[in-house]
Amino acid sequence: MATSVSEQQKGNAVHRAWWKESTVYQIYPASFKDSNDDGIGDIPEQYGTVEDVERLIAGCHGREMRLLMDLVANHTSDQHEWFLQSRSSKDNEYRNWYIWKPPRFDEKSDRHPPNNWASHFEGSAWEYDETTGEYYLHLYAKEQPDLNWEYPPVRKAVHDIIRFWLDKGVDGFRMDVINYISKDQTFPDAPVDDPDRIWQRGRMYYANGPRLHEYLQDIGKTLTEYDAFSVGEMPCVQDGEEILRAVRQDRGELNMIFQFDHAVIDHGKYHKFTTTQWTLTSLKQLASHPNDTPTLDIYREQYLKKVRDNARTPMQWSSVSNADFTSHDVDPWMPINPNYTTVNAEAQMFDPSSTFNYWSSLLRLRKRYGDIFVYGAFAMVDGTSEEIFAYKRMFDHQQVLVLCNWTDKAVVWHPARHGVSKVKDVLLNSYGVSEKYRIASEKWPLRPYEATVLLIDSEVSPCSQDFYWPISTLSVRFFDVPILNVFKVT
Ligand SMILES: [Ca+2]
Repeated sequence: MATSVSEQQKGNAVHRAWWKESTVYQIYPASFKDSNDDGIGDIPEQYGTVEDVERLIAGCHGREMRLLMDLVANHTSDQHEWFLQSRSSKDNEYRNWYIWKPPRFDEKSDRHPPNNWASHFEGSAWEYDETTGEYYLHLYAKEQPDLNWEYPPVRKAVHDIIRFWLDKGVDGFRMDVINYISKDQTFPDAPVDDPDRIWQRGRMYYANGPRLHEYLQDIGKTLTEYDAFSVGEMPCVQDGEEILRAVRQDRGELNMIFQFDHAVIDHGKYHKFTTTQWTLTSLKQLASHPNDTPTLDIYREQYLKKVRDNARTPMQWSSVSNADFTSHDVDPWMPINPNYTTVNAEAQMFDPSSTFNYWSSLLRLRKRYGDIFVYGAFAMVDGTSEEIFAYKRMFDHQQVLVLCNWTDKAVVWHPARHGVSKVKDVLLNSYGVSEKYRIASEKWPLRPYEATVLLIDSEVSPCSQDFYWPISTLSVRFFDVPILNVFKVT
């Protein structure tokens, strides 16, 4: 039997935080806006000087915005002073800052890397370095050697970097592949899951390594001291318990994580080049029980490439030449998508039915009803329907119903069968706000792909067949899926 919402909320005290109520806007600086006509966005590839960042922080704070920075702590550049020192000799004081191992030799005395791990990019994860006759580990490009987090000075150096930026006023970090920082120190060979390949996927030995949570708690202490936010990129971890350990409030590690499963759920046999058909109920299962997600991490690289290819072209501000990214006589550093004449920020702002304006209305709703949409519990409604995607969000005595017709046909929905008897207000509708739901009726006709958000009567007790989660368990990951789905059907 379903417990009442208030009982659940009592057992899961609401933890309010500025970052839960915020809206995140991510930019790619090189493509955002070029105002000095050098063809590249105003924080160039080198990311400017510390003074530039101080101006950026002050400029954001002056506009009641916050600034999050990218923190890459799993590896450094091979041009970094630490690595230049490290590779120079075996007894250099920075030698242990990276992961160096002697070669393996076969019976013919041929030299091989220390194990069979594949890099996420290409070939072996180990690169031989002539100077000292050893290999260093690079889970990504060979120009990105992995730091040795086992060595205390490395952890101290990363903590110092975090504190340096927090002292400058940065409000938090997006942490690059943060779940790879602890490796199994025996560096075993990975099981052979593709006999045609020399190099195998070794992520079970580093994607959620033995000391990961210890390291994250150390970072978390500093972040808590500054009330700073953290979102960790955490690919290749399917165990929901491990994800919970990384983000649960009482653990003091990270605030949120990114995963990639949802980005590839439409991939078919040939990855992103083909699609998979999902039934609506199987998608609901996915949203409800994310841990059942099939192991899809192998497509992560393709996903990243896909996103980068499409998202890093210069920002299209308006239909004037060069899309107003830079002056008309300047060569932008990267070609501008020729569709800028019709697809641009200005056109979006003036079109009331644009994606921009629809998102704005969703964000306004989220701010106005923050208790419900940020902190409220979640309940799937009509979970067995292949046509309707519906759920409630609940906080104290307030309830909201999000109702979406997932088909290209008109569909009739019966509110009373799902415990909905009275609509107090229509908060949003993808066809423009409609009053029809206020009419006491046994049947609601929904237009093709119609999505609506309704404030409903809270006296109705939840249906027993619907299931409930307190927000604290759901916020682990993926919680914006229903909102994305609302967006998707417009
Ligand atoms: Ca510039």
